[in-house]
Amino acid sequence: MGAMSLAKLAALAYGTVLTMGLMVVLVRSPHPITPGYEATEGCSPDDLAHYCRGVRARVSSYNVFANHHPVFAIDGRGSHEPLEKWASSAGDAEPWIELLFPGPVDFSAVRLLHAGRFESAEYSMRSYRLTCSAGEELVGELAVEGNEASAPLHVLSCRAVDRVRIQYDTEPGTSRDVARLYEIEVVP
Ligand SMILES: [Ca+2]
Repeated sequence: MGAMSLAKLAALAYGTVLTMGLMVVLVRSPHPITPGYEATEGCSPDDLAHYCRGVRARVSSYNVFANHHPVFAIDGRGSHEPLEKWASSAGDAEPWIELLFPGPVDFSAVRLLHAGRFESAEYSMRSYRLTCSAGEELVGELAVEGNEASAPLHVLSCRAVDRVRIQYDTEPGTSRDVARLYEIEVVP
């Protein structure tokens, strides 16, 4: 066996190991979640969803390769920077994001900052369902159909809930084949 084919064999083995390692990582983390920070002083009183309140964001998936981590949806920044958004992974047919509050909260509305605000208008999701729950018990829900707004304020009144969830309907083969979200605010 010549030096050339040995190098090829080594490259092939290396690639196989990398691929298997990546598969293990993806399989072992089906529902990525943000860190649970200790609540701090000075958080905005107008947004109960900010991570500085100890809120965590859990998602069905995120685009690992482009670094569109869910923490960008609760960092309080409506940044123009395209990196700074949560985006579900391409293979996720039923993407969702869920906010986990450290304790029961009351709120009146949810404001979303879709990707259409800063990028193509076709990146704003049209169809999704907002729910609020106390543990596993569903407390309130709102079905959104035909949304065209890039930063809609959805009225949803919930009392003593510890989680909010957005379940998206993707539109395969279009710009809405993955969910893209710059920010979610929960309004008292
Ligand atoms: Ca953000």
